[in-house]
Amino acid sequence: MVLPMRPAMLLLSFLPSLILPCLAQNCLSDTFSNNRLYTRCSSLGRLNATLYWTYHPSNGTADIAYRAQQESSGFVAWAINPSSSGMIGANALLAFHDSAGTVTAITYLFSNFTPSVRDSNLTFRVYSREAEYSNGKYTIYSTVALPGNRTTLNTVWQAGQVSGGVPVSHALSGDNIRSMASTNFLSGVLE
Ligand SMILES: *[C@@H]1O[C@H](CO)[C@@H](O)[C@H](O)[C@H]1NC(C)=O
Ligand SMILES: *[C@@H]1O[C@H](CO)[C@@H](O)[C@H](O)[C@H]1NC(C)=O
Ligand SMILES: *[C@@H]1O[C@H](CO)[C@@H](O)[C@H](O)[C@H]1NC(C)=O
Ligand SMILES: CC(=O)N[C@H]1CO[C@H](CO)[C@@H](O)[C@@H]1O
Repeated sequence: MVLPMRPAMLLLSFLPSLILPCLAQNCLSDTFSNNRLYTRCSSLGRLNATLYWTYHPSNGTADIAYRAQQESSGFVAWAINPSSSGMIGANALLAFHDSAGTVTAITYLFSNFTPSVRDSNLTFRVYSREAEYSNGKYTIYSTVALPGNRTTLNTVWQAGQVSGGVPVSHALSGDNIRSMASTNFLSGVLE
């Protein structure tokens, strides 16, 4: 039996696209140190994380803020994976308290599953990175050149444990293995 397409059904099929911008509006009222402002944001749905950004088409850069709930003894990370998806190939920004107790932001490219995380270069340019911890949340601020000038990129984010002042591990189940999505930096939609 073929059902005629009625207006009510049409409306339903458009609901997801109507809902997403509303969610985006909620996070747009969040505030940042130094009066930083971002034109787009998206709740990432897992690991209590939200991504905020402003994309600059004139030079292919994005100003990014990644904010996620985490214990002060742990780390958070947000990454672009230009070549694949998931952890291997992830070009990450990580925030944690170092051994001196200072909040630090480093970059690290994950090339295997037993990494020795340390500050090192990514495959694309990072113009700035900074992190802070307040109200039980880390926020990482960074300006990056989106690799290949692409505006849709695989992204992955994480939260886990720190030992000896460096990120060492994260849970291997639940949301920790589902925290990835393709991010469209133009539309703001996670796919
Ligand atoms: C990129 O362009 C924007 C807007 O034109 C500008 O504000 C920003 O400073 C530029 N970023 C870099 C890293 O050149
Ligand atoms: C991205 O495109 C902009 C604008 O066309 C250009 O200025 C910039 O050099 C490009 N960046 C890269 C990494 O190719
Ligand atoms: C990172 O890149 C910069 C400039 O491209 C270079 O001077 C520096 O030596 C690199 N650092 C590492 C750890 O590879
Ligand atoms: C404190 C807090 O809000 N934690 C939430 C983080 O996200 C998980 C999964 O969505 C929730 O179950 C927690 O309540």
